[in-house]
Amino acid sequence: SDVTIRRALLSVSDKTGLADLGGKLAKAGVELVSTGGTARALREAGLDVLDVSELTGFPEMMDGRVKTLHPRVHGGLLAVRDDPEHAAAMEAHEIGAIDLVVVNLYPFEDTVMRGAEREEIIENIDIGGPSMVRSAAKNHRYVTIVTDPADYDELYEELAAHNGGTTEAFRIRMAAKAFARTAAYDSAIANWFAFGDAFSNPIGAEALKATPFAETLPLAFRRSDVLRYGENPHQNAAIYVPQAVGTSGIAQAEQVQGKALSYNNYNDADAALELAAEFRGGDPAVVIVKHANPCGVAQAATLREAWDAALQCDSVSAFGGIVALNRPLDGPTAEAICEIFTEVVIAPGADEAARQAFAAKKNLRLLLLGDLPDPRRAGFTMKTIAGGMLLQSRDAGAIEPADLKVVTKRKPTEQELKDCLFAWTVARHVKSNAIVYAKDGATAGIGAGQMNRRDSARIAAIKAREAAETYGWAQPLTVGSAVASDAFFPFADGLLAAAEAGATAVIQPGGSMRDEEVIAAADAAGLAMVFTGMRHFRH
Ligand code: 93A
Repeated sequence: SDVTIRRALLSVSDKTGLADLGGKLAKAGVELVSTGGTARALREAGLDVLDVSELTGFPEMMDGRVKTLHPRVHGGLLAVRDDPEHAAAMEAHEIGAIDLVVVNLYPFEDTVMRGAEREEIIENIDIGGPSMVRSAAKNHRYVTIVTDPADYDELYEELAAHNGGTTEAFRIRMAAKAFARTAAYDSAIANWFAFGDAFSNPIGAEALKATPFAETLPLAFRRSDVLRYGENPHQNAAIYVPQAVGTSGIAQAEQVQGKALSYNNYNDADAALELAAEFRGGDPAVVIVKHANPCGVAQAATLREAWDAALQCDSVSAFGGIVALNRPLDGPTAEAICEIFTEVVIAPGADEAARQAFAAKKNLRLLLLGDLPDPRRAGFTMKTIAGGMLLQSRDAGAIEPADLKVVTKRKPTEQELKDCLFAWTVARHVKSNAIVYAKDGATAGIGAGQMNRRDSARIAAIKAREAAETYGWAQPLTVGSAVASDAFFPFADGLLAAAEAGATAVIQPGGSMRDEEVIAAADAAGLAMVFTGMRHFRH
């Protein structure tokens, strides 16, 4: 049934629309009770307000930490009005009923997101606000709770239509919203306690290693967009970003042109961007990704040259691909990209000529993101399994050239070593089993996602031979290349397949039971081989 509003408690951090609200309530004869800052703002608007300290008989104390946490407030909110015992308690303790609560909370999420210091973040954990919200929402049979300035208009309509009262339907709807708000608020706080800035901050990496994962995972995510469909048209999908935790990656990129990104686009763009980020601060680099695997990667003196070199690795697969760059997109590169069908281009920026070249391609999406993310930043990757979820720290591990151990009689030449490191950088972004051939700063052949390593080595070589046919080269680019394997060769066969394709240098983690056999095969084939001691499975 309708409940007439006689007394309202207003306590808001976001003072949007407050004067208007106070004015309308006062005009309807509602008594206003308020906390410090809110009361001040209402008085400035010329309204009569009772300070909550007058109501409670206690001053607001401890820097405002204790202002509304008092039986005169919570009794007034929680009392079951037609229960005689409750009514007697109200009378005995001089507790007056509060019919409307308008509260919005200390801006905890915003404070975290703007990178405030720990102490300020802690101070922005609202205690009294959520308590009032929950008391009022629980007692929605009598009390109206409003937690969002966006709902003020609806409140006015409700009051106008119901003689200064609210309907039960409205109170229930607002109560549901109120509990959703306090749940999200507490989730954001729990997120921050569990992860802090570990999602994005490289400094968090060590702490992350040292800290066991939380036993209960709060992880609150906020939907940032609804996608047209999922991996397939009959699946629903949306994209979410973590709440009150800083992140940097594809989800933060700004789309400047083209139709909306699909689920698969996001997945592929993520893979492309993460690989392009490996070349952050390096020579111009181009990454072409198809179905979450790179199909061409190159680094050269100019972006345009890098594009040509990346494309020629596997121009068949590059059709309909996702392209990521480590430098702002320029006109010549944009024009070259336009020559083949491309779904998405991601870059740290784009100049005027590039934007003009793309303007005619209405469907081509251009995503810009300022700085590339730090490829070694801490963070998490999540994967759902039926009935549960797997969580791991992201693969931020890296090797320095000094970590490499030469295991063959022959040492790699300087160029071979360069190509080994380039191939290794790409291989960690290729689905396992990954075999990557590289020569002169460009991939020469990529074998991805096979169930055995030898097949990946062979498939990459076949693709390289096909590219040679396409371009009319005398021999495939794998001849004289370096080859990287994301995990050790369990047998010599994979290594021999690479040697057969013309690789002269090998980079791999080592650590197989048959390392000696593999090293002997490398020596017999005249290969130079280095061990990294670190593997990069990617499934
Ligand atoms: O510090 S609190 O957790 N303790 C309280 O007792 C309390 N009561 C209201 N925060 C409290 N509030 C919050 O103060 C409200 O949720 C609101 O966000 C804010 C309004 O303060 P002011 O009226 O002084 O601007």
